[in-house]
Amino acid sequence: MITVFSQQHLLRDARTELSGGQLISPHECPQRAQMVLERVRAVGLGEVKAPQRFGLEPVLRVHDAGFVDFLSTAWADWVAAGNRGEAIPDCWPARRMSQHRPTGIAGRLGFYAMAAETSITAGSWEAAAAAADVALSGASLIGGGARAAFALCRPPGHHAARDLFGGYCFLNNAAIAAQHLRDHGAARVAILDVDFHHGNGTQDIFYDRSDVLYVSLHGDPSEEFPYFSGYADETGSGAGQGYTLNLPLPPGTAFGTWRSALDAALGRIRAFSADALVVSLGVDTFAGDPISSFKLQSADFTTYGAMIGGCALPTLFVFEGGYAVAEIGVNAVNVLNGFEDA
Ligand code: SS9
Ligand code: ZN
Repeated sequence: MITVFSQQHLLRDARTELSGGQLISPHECPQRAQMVLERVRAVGLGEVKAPQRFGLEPVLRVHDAGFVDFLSTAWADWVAAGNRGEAIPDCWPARRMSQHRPTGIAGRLGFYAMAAETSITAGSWEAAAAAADVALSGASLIGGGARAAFALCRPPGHHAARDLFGGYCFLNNAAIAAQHLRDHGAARVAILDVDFHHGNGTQDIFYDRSDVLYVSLHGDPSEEFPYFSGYADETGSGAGQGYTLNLPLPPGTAFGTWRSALDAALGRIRAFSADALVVSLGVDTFAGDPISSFKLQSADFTTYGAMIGGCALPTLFVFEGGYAVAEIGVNAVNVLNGFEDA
């Protein structure tokens, strides 16, 4: 399968992540994508291509224009306001507060943030825009008849909602790709999110729609990030009622339980009769992941890749999380190899 990859991801290289009351070196670091690329090449998965440029139009199909404008100017505005560190929000429109959008940069940061670990830095916007192009290029390969493609996106995207960034995400690469498939001939698109964390952003974007099914397996949000999204009783609204399926699993879940949940997820996807499948491929379900609590072993990734292949759908893999950097390439590429051998 073809891998789409952009060196522009290197522009996202924050120095700080707010974690445990400290500013640490971010888990979501450039080495992640380099390790996956290296493994793609080592196993000879297939050609590696640079993305085409799509501009902002397909991004604005799923994101709010004011939000995109904010992301593209936030760093310059933050520096112009005299701040010395990286841009971190410190005040939010919480319960019973005004939902007006402030004019100053500190207020706008809180207005558009869903979490505080994702510092905005010089180059973050350029990297995020390139990751969207990577996802769109992968989608157009699928739309053009390819059985599968791998969009090696960085930064990740599934926590980015219509008008929210956070959880290391700025633009929702998988949602942008799914909408692009819808706009170019696919009547129904299924999204399977296997990242350890619930993809609150993807769920938000398609929550009231029946043309894009969102199915996610993740750490129970009553214990795990993003805490305020991903409960089993979130099933969609309006026309989208029944088109969101959340399968939260307890911390410590091992592969036996996880694969049963994947079976249920794939059953729902088969019943939906999609024209294309987008997989939000996070490998932070790995036992050695530093911020997650599931117990998958590297060989399990191959097994579940084959299960996804059993759906026999044109499939776009969009890279999301995974923070055990030494094993990230093996785990991600195991899924793709398992899929291809199915
Ligand atoms: C670590 C908490 C990290 C954000 C996790 C985002 C994962 C994106 N102290 N919270 S896949
Ligand atoms: Zn994750």
